[in-house]
Amino acid sequence: MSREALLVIDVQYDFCPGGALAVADGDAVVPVINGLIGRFDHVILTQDWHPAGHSSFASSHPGRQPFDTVAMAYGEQTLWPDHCVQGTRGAAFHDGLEWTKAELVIRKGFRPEVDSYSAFFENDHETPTGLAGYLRERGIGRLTLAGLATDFCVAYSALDAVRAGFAATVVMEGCRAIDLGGSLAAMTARMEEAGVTLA
Ligand code: VGL
Ligand code: ZN
Repeated sequence: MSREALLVIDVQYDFCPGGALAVADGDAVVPVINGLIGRFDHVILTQDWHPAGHSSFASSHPGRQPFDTVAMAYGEQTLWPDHCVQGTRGAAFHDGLEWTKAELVIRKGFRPEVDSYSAFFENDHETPTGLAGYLRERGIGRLTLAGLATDFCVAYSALDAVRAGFAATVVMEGCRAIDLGGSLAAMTARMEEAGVTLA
C-alpha cells in the first residue's frame, strides 16, 4: 500500500487578511489544516517565494495593473500585486500554522522569469520542482491537499498530482479562493474532470 502525505499549499501571511494578495478568510484554513497535520505521518509544505521584481508582479510591467493578463513566453500569465517576496514577513508561514513536523518545504516562483502555481511544475508546465521524484523515491502515492488559494496553487498542484500518477484529495474546507473572473468554479470543474477527489 502506498504511503500518503499531506501537502499544505502556501499558508503565508500575504495570502491572509491584511496581506499583499489577501484571500478572503484565508486565515480560516489554519485551524482546519492544523487538524489535518495532526492526522498525517508525512507533511510537506509549499512556500511561494519570489525575488523582488518578479515577472508575475504587475509592478514589473509598466502600465499594467494587478489582475491584468499578459502574454509571457510560456503562455498567459495573470499579474499580481507584489507578494511573498523572499525573506519578508508576507512570505512567512502564518504563525498559527503548526508546521514544525513538516519533512519538506518546496519553494516555488523563485525564477525571476517564470511564475509557479503548482507544487510540481512551474507555469511553463515543463520545469519540475522535484516533488514528483521525492514522493516516488519515498513510496508516497497518495496526497491530501489544502491551503491557499483553492483556484490557483491548490488546484494546479492537484491537477499535476493526478497527471503524474498520484491520487489526490483536496479538503475544500481547508482552502480559500481568490476567485478571479469565475476561476473557482472553472478550476473546481477541471479538478473533478481530472479525477481529483474533492472532500
Ligand atoms: C498564488 C497567485 C500568485 C497561490 C501564488 O498561492 O495561489 N496565487 N502566487
Ligand atoms: Zn506568487
